[in-house]
Amino acid sequence: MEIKVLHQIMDWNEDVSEEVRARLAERGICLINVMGSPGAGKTSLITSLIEKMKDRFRIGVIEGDIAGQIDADRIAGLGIPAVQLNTDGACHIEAMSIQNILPLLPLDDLDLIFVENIGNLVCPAEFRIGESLRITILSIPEGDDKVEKYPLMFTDTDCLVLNKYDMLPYFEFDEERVSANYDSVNPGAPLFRVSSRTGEGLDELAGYLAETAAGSVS
Ligand SMILES: Nc1nc2c(ncn2[C@@H]2O[C@H](COP(=O)(O)OP(=O)(O)O)[C@@H](O)[C@H]2O)c(=O)[nH]1
Ligand SMILES: [Mg+2]
Repeated sequence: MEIKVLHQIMDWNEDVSEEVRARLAERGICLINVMGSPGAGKTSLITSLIEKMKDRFRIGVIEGDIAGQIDADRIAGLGIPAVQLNTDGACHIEAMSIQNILPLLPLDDLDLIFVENIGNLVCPAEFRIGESLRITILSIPEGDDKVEKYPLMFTDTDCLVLNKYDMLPYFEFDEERVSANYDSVNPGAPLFRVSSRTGEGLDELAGYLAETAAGSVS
């Protein structure tokens, strides 16, 4: 008898993810799954986007980390509802964890929830968590070969953020290589060149997210 444990877990996760997405959509809430390596700039980008989008959207954040609550403290310091989800070793978040943690957020007062996924270019891409929108972040210092090495993370995303764009002059980073490879695995998907430090590209990204988020729950 063939035993398909992995497929069953994945299928089950997909079902819970769809349940979470639909439940949030009924309440007019869009969940955005932010993925990327440790240190790519996920928390910094979420912080910058909150500043850009908070006048139009009531925002909450779920911070995923293996341990600790440093990032949730950073977000809560902005006066934004934040919850820390510790996976205690697991390299990704699953939909069930989001389902369990959502009641800790003031859902009646939110339009948008950012989830910072675990820093990792592999596992998070395989598990949907109830999101209407996925952002993959690649930062310049990580190198220009990541789309070729970790294709799923760049295939299964709605947009790619090339972050730390201010660092471009200091690294041998071939932008054309990244954009060509990204286009080949995810044709037509948008790529944003962004610096959370200088603010470059943030208006374009926030505009895209606002439009897509509003469309995803209407
Ligand atoms: N130069 C530069 N540094 C950045 C940028 N975004 C984040 N950083 C820095 O990168 C480091 C990791 O950022 P963080 O947001 O904590 O990354 P995370 O681990 O993906 O959440 C911090 O020292 C940030 O100040 C950026 O756009 N440019
Ligand atoms: Mg972080």
